[in-house]
Amino acid sequence: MKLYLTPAACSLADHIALCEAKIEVDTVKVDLTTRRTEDGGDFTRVNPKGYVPALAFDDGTVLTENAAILCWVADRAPDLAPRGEMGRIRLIEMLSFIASEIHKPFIRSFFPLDEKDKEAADRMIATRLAYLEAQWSGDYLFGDRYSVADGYLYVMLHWANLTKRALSPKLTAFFDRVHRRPAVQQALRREGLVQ
Ligand SMILES: N[C@@H](CCC(=O)N[C@@H](CS)C(=O)NCC(=O)O)C(=O)O
Repeated sequence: MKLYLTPAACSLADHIALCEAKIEVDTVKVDLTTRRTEDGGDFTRVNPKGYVPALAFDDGTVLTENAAILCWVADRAPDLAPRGEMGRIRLIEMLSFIASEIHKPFIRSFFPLDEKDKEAADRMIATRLAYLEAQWSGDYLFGDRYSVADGYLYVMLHWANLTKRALSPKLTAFFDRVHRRPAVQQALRREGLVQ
């Protein structure tokens, strides 16, 4: 199995989840400007959408979209999902929220149409993070239990740090807590982001 990723991109969330689940995977780096893989291949032949992440199985099938890959991992490692009858649905709800309400505004803020567009995206990120913060208690998004959604939010906060956004003490504490997890360190090391 191969995970196509770009270091520090959203694919880091999938990489972290696979490390948390102890699912062995080879990683292939993708240059998003040329859409070439590190071994010179055409990435659009793997994922015609042209973006990371893509998880390629040994039988040739390919799974894309963070929410889908993270759900796939959580289905194989139920400890990485919230419990209960509604657990899986709550996980999908959270992954959808992060993907469309935080991740996408970040991309818009990185590549805005103009200054007003950037301001609007930044406002949206701040509002969505404030919402999350207000509704959650405990160490992780689903209380005391770490889930694949926490790794996704961690990547968003990593971007916030890289772009020097002020984070509240609660979000900073969450970031530090997730950052210390051995699987997170393992994924960061494998992407060359820490030593
Ligand atoms: N809808 C996709 C979006 C993935 C995405 O935004 N990937 C970015 C990196 S964080 C990318 O590869 N961008 C390059 C491009 O869109 O051309 C998902 O949630 O998986």
